[in-house]
Amino acid sequence: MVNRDWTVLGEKVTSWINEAADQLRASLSKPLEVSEKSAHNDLVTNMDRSIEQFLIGKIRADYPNDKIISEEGYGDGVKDKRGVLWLLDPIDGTLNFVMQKRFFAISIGIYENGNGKAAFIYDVMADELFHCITGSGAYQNTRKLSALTDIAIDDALIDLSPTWLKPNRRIHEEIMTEIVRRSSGTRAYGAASLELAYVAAGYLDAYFTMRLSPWDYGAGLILLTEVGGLCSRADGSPIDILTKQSVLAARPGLHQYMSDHIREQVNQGRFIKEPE
Ligand code: 2AM
Ligand code: CA
Repeated sequence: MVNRDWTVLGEKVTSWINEAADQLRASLSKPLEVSEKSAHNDLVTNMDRSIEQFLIGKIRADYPNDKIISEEGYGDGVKDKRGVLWLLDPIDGTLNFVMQKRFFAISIGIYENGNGKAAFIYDVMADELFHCITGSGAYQNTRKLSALTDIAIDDALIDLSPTWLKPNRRIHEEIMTEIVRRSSGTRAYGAASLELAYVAAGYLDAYFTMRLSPWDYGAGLILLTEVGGLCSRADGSPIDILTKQSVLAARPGLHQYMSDHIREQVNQGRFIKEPE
């Protein structure tokens, strides 16, 4: 066990996030340097890099023995879950940041020996911080979030990208059809950390994707767990916080329904394929 005052850490992280968010908001009135990473819609900007360096500088100064996994590569080459591990995304929803100038977040999840300890997801333009220290309740700014209860699929609002409903290499395009057809409706916001926070806050009933990285879901997983939501891979198997994988996050009973459905579809011969 690491002897740490998580409340003090929470205050520090909140102040770093506020400072980073000021820089992000100010950057929107200046020209952005945008470049492509793996694909034309996989973007990185000068701000992704500079905010990551800013936050990592703060973490290293105050918590020099902690380890960091972050999107733009200024973190550590982490191979195991021992000690305190930060999963950090300086801008989650970079495409939204570039194209919409809204609906992007700073996402920070902190684990100790693999157990979620604290989570911070800040919607920069909405000035909305979803946060928790594990065991002390989850909050949207100062409002305490309620424990999640079950809901029938017919009454559920499901978040998933149209990517998973057309031919793609991760999931047979018809696996999710029945879930979409039966649900009350679907949404897709393009910033995974906020989508997970919305499930935790009860604004969405489920979120599904075939491809997320540790920095995308690290904080959301902790927040959702704190309010009794469930988060797994598509087939219901547990998330390994060190790897890229599918994510199914939902209210408890709905999670069972959706993972059962996906497993049944797989048993009938339709494929799902985890990221390698
Ligand atoms: P990002 O903006 O930090 O890259 C978009 O649907 C969501 O999925 C965003 O949270 C985005 O995070 C993430 N995402 C987009 N492409 C991804 C990829 N190739 N692997 C993992 N996560 C990705
Ligand atoms: Ca990012």
